[in-house]
This record gives sequence, C-alpha cells and structure tokens, in this order.
Amino acid sequence: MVSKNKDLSQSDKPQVPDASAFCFGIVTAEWNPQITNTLLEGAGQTLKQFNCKQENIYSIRVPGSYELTAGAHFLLQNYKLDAVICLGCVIQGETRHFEFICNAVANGLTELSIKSAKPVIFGVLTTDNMEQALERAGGKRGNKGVEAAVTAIKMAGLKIRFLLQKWGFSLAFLNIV
Ligand code: DLZ
Repeated sequence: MVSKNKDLSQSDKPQVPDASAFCFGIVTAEWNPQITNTLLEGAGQTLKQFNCKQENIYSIRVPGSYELTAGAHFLLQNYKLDAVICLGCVIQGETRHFEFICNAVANGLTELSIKSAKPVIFGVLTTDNMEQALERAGGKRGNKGVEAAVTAIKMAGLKIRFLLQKWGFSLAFLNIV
C-alpha cells in the first residue's frame, strides 16, 4: 500500500549532518524518465544543500530499476563512497513484472548494503499508476529523491559516528549530530 499523505521531503532537516566531507553515488533508472529525472534533480540539489561538493557526486544511469543493484555495485567497486542512492520508478501493470522487479531490487539493494557495509538507499517509487508517481516526484507528496538523499546523508553520518566512537573521539566536542 502506498503511504498516506506522508511527505518526508521536509522532515527534520536540522538533524541532517553536514555532507561536505562525504562522497555519494547516484544510480538512476531510465524507465519512466519523467519521474526518475525529477527524483535525480531532487537528490542532487539536496546533497548540495547539505554542502556535498559536485565533484563528490558520482552519477550514472542504468536501463531499468532491475539494473539498479548492479549499477550501485559498479559504483562501490570503483569509487570510495559513503553511500549510494538508487532512484527508479516501477509502475504496476497488467503483468507480474511489477512484483518481480520490486522484489528483486529491494532484496538486491539490501544484500549489497550488508555485503559492502555501505548505505545503499532505496529511492524507488512503486506505484499503482503514473498519477501516484507524479505526486511523489515533485507533486503534492513531495519529491522522494529529496528523501532518499537525506537518508543517505544521515546514514553516512551514522557510520562516521560509530567510527569516531570506536577511535575514542568525543562526538559532542566535534559537534556531530
Ligand atoms: C521491463 C520493465 C517493466 C515492464 N516495467 C518497468 C518499470 O515500470 N520501471 C522500471 O524501472 N523498469 C521496468 N522494466 C525494465 C526492467 O527494470 C529491466 O530493465 C529489464 O527487465 C531488463 O533487465
């Protein structure tokens, strides 16, 4: 079921860490480009809004959402990244393609995240129709690309927290949220 009137695009921004020291990958599916381009735009703008440098954003495109896992894997293999954001849009059709693709990408990204020990963010819209997708790509329910980028920054920050704690640094002293 799709989320009810929930737009997290504007959620608790003060809690988002500074992203100036982080590197991110973005993988965007080419299917439903009207939607995925908007998700990409939202994600890119959000990373920069939290001070991520343009040169620290590695963005690639893959044919469809099914290929997001492989695309994220290539990026993680080739660049030193703090997180990867995967953006796609799968629209429910007459066929069982929908479930196969959604399950495959959800499982693939989860597995990749665990195996690589890096946050791999699921920014894939899985909607009943194009109208619902448009609502979540810059429409009345916000832009899920923004939400995916905020999640990526938060997760990258969380990983740093654990590392610093392990090394005995004081988080309060470093002013890390
Ligand atoms: C084949 C297919 C279909 C039917 N629908 C979508 C979709 O709604 N969104 C999407 O991102 N990709 C779709 N694809 C393409 C698959 O993700 C994949 O690219 C192909 O099955 C080739 O592996």
